[in-house]
Amino acid sequence: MPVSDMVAMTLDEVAALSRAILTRHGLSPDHVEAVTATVVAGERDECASHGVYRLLVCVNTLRTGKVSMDAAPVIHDVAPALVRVDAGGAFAQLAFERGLPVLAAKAKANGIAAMALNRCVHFAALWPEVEAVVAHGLVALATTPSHAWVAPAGGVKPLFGTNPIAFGWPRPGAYPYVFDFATSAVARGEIELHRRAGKPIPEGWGIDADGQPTTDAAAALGGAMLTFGGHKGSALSTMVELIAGPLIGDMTSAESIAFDDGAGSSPYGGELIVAIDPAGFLGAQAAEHIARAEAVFDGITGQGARLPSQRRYEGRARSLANGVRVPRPLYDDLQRLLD
Ligand code: NDP
Ligand code: PYC
Repeated sequence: MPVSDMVAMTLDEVAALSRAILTRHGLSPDHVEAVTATVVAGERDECASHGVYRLLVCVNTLRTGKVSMDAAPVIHDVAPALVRVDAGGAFAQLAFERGLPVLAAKAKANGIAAMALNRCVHFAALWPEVEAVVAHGLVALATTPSHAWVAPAGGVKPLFGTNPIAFGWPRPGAYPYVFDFATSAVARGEIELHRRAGKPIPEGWGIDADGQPTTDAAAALGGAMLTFGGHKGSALSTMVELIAGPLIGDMTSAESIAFDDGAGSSPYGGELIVAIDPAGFLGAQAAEHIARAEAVFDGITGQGARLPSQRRYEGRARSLANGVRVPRPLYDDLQRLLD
């Protein structure tokens, strides 16, 4: 999009816009702050499908009445290494924020700990969460089902969610090693952005309602998305359904979309976050072994390949220095949410 079709904003302006929109639509102050933090982080890190665009998705969800505007998360200390946070039907961000210190303390006490977020509405990227866990010096894994939009490899009917998996590893003196990707070929938000821009999608992202390959974004959204890596992505997506669904007493993606019942809200269900303290296995030698892991990263970058999150960290540096640019049509749609 030409620069003239973009609106320049500072990150403070992005945060103020997010707060104004969410407040205008009835979200309570604690949730406004927690949601705004992830929306700003997404825009700052140049993750178009999970930045300010998500405010449209979020307001759509608020309008359906399928999300609590003000539920306070309730923390259940279920076992020495397990914590469960009941989000009470609200967005996941505040539940994560409130549970994180408990998870981190349990991981440090036990070497490994897990947190289940239950009954939460999820529309966000997972990397802000794994980065927050890694900031405690821990290794992190996070995953959540979504809505049944994705066909299993070899099938044609939506069954899985876009089911992201995110992983974080602490690095001395550097941003953490973080990857965060959908187990579908691409996040649904990316296909929605193609539809908004009237652009075709690459082959391999989706099939139409008749099960035929399509490059039409709307047809793929109305048909089924495809997993990445064929049967491998399909098996990983199945695992996400299991460990962040029934294993923590929460919904599968098929159950989430049935609960939505055509309202068009964001996915509803659970999320599993695992935190591992390197000192658990290694004690006083943890730093020495974590330093040794750097050779793996050097081996990747040393041959000209890039690390996941490198693009995002570079985007972060640009945005912190210069602010961000939002496509004019999206900016106008966001302004209309203030009417
Ligand atoms: P992408 O395919 O854009 O990227 C996924 C990951 O791969 C990122 O960590 C990215 O790093 C990295 N990566 C991309 N290209 C390369 C490369 N050439 N070399 C090395 N690493 C690379 O993401 P998706 O479309 O699959 O997902 C986007 C977001 O959507 C995720 O943040 C995910 O959490 C979110 N999502 C959330 C869902 C939910 O239910 N809450 C559901 C589905 C998705 P970089 O960012 O630096 O490019
Ligand atoms: O882009 O697939 C997606 C998505 C689902 C929930 C949040 N993001």
